[in-house]
Amino acid sequence: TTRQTLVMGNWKLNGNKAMVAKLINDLQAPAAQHPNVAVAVCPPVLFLGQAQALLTDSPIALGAQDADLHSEGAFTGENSAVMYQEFGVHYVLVGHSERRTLHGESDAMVAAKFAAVQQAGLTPVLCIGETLEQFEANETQAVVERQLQEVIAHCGIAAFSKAVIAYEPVWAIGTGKTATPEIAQQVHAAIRTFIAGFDTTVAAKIQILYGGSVKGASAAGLFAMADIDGALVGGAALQAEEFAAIISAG
Ligand code: G2H
Repeated sequence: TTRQTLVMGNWKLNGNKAMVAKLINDLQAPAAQHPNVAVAVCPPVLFLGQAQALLTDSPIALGAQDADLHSEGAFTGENSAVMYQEFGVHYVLVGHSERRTLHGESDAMVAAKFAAVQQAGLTPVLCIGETLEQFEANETQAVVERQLQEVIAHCGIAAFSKAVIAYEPVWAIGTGKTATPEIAQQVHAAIRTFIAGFDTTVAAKIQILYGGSVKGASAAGLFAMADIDGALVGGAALQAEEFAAIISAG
């Protein structure tokens, strides 16, 4: 495969200035030692300025965990992709399951956010995935296709030539249950086939990350799969050694 492995840390609502400084410092060497692997971290927005300064001349890219669908205006508490431009942000997660569940984000909202991120010249990381109930009812493929379809309908398939997809089965998020490489591969292949139904070139090129309790020990098995192009890492991204082990597996 010609797709570069991408290892992205989603720090969620964790950290303080001291932790940001130490974690980024501890990740510089592992990232530099694996130039074949693209590495990114998504700290809480409050720390983007600090992280940007620490990442000057670093191969580690900066990401944000969410963005409003508007660029500016009377939207109290929100942050926009246009604002992220000034902080050297490259990636923006959209539609993480915690946003969908805890903040009521619909597929339509996620699609609008995806468009807003791209309009600002940043790369959206579209998070999709099924709940345990849907998994057990064999609805995984239908769910991820519906989630993709909404964005394709709103933004067009060409938009996926500058985007990343993260498949995160909700039942594997923060639970310690990782999908087996075989289960994950099956879904990743289905996602790529679905995209190929619209555009084969886009499908061949797009990075599809796996997310859900990825650890140093489970990363290599996942990355060995044909359609798994990296990982979106939560809990393990807060520990430099664990995150470095995932980078090494790439
Ligand atoms: C899934 C993942 C990162 P964790 O949410 O987005 O978190 O690795 O803790 O399951």
